[in-house]
Amino acid sequence: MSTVDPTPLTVNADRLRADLDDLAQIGRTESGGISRAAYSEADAQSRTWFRQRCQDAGLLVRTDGLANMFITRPAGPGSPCGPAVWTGSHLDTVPNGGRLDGALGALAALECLRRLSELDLPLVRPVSAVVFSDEEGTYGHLLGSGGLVRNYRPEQLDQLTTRDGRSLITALQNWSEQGWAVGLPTSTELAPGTLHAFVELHIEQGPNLDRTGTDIGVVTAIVGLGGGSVEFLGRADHAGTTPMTERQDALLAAADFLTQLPGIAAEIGGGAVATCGVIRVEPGGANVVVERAVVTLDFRHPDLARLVELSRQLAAAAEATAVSFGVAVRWQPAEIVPPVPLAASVQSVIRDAADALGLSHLPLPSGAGHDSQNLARLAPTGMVFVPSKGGRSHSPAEDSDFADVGNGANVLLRTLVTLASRDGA
Ligand code: HGY
Ligand code: MN
Ligand code: MN
Repeated sequence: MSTVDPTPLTVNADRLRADLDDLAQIGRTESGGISRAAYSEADAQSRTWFRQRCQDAGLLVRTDGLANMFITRPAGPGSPCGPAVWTGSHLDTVPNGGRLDGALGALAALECLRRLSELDLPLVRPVSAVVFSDEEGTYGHLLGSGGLVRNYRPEQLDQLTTRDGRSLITALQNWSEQGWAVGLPTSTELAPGTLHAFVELHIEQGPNLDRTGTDIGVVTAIVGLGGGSVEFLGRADHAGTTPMTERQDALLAAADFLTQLPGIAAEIGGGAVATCGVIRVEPGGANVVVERAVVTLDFRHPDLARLVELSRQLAAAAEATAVSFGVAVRWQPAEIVPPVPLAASVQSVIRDAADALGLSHLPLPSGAGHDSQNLARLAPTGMVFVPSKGGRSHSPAEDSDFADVGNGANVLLRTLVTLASRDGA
């Protein structure tokens, strides 16, 4: 057994910071945000960059049919085998999003694998990294990690498109030709026994750690996610000659429906949220009464039964609104991603790691969705949060002090080492 490296069990913070700065240049927008939509050119550039960083570190990279990326350390004599400890996150972003959402967890995972190779500790389980495809739901909420939990059926993937109608299947075919998606997108499910545990490092994307001056968040549970689109269908008419009382204005119906979202969420209570972030209208002439208005919804709740009830009430409100405005309506819900509690055993390891580093910590639920909520259905899963300045995220204002980023990466590294050691949870 090699002598243990005298340096403390910490990451190379300068190397991590340089990686974060480099990656933040890919998909940069004029307003200083990041746009790396799933399966876009910017997403491909970020993966090419990331794969090169992995290969520079002597790591092996492979992808599956959804282009999820799996990063492993080459096995040598005496390398541990069997159920592995995974860590990772995503490289895709929301439009004009921040530089840390997803990127922090993906790059910290890479940094931890580099450090494990340098420290050469006597671990009993393999430690691997993963970058999930389309976490932000350009085509479908948590699409890549969902495919590891269960295979998608072809007809499910066939109907997934971007909000402007571009098909997922076409994108995957292009990515398969570029060598990014290897194998069928309908056979990505992980084999039983692949995983011992999963841990994801992420920014909180909310205000709790920042407001309380706490270093580390130990995530207790992740909110359930619902979504989909509501299509209001009216009649295109002349904006000047059609009397106001004789119109079937689809946008007016959609607008009235959207003003009901806060009341419905408040009615459900218990942390219910409902948002519309995308509206499409047709035919799109300023002097034409709108024929078709499609609103894309995002709604969440920490409790599954209440999330289902929230979905039901939103559908009922859409129906009633359509009737009152004399238009038709089509409710097209996305598959619900269930809320999940995170493993108490992994939470305990994260707390111990934070204590060992002298860092304050706080248990808290996640109002943001994460790939971890899919992985939690495969193995004991935990999340480490670091503070977001002002609680801001999904915007160019997303930011964290680098000291907090380094703390989070060090907690992640220690957590991985514990989980990959003999008595690791
Ligand atoms: O929307 C979310 O909560 C996550 O950032 N995908
Ligand atoms: Mn996000
Ligand atoms: Mn994220």
